[in-house]
Amino acid sequence: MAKPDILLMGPPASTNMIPLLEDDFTVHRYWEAEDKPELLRTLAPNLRYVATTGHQGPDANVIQALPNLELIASFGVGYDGIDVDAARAAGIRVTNTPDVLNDCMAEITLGLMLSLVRDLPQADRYVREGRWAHANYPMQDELSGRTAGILGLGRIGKEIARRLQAFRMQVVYHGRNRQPYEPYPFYSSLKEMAEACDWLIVIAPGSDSTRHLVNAEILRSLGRDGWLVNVGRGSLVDEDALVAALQNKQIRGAALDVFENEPNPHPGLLSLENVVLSPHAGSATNRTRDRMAETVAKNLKAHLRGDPLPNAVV
Ligand code: A2R
Repeated sequence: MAKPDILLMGPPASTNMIPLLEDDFTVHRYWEAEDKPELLRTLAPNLRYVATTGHQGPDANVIQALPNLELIASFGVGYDGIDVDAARAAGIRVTNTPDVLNDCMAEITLGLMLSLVRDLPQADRYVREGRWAHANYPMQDELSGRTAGILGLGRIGKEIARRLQAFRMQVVYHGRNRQPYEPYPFYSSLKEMAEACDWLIVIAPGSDSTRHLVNAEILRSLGRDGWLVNVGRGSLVDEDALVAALQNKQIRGAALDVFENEPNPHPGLLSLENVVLSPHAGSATNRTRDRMAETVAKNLKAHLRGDPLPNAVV
């Protein structure tokens, strides 16, 4: 029996994604099609499945062009690049891959913090360039004893908090809701949390309601001794305001894995010494990316069997 079709929106972020899909489906590569509307027209009568990542779509136009679509299985926990409202309106289910990336995301967060507070990228260059022989590298700060405020104490935020405690930091958090069973102090006001903490760690989803939550006012509240880390989505931070705050030393530094315009971060960031930049690589380890691909496949297989979807967001 012929395998059902699946439309893969963009290049997969894991080498085992396509082999896993090919177990059950005939895979069509949307991003490689020269005439994309024609591909959609050809597939439309039978196409029931789309595989994607959180930033590859499909948008409302693609969703409307596929009247028999049943499931959009996305790779990644954030799904802000998929038009979930259009999917919901059309009765299409959407799944993501939560939890399997929590450890990996927490590790890169601590890695970025240590890199920033101890100048590790700059210190590495200092040694390579032979400057150590002329003078010792300047003194650094440390994480111990400092307060970290987490914007978004969700699945990933909680794993970050666990590791921050191992580094002897105090943890506080902000979200829309207090979480009564969490031991950390809650701030209903992001501004008040920014005033109270040394580190502001952003790990909330990208959405209309979170866009530019971290703006000039929040950065001023974080203050001259404050550090910003963004491992959530670039859209949460007003990058113009961030560059201005970094240039004017209104905050001490920033470590960023995500940007408003990927893969082209604000040019102002590239010339600053008080930043550490990472190419949206938070979940980019072999183990985690394999587990994310397996989770995409698990959701598709559940749908094929008529079982409940393990990771439905719509
Ligand atoms: O607001 P709450 O209490 O529902 O807490 C959620 C928080 N959050 C927000 N905080 C402030 N203002 C908002 N408008 C807002 N919207 C959501 O973000 C919750 O604590 C956290 C999200 O946690 P989870 O849904 O468990 O997501 P997970 O797996 O930790 O991933 C977070 C994000 C993804 O959406 C990707 O953008 C990125 O990390 O990889």
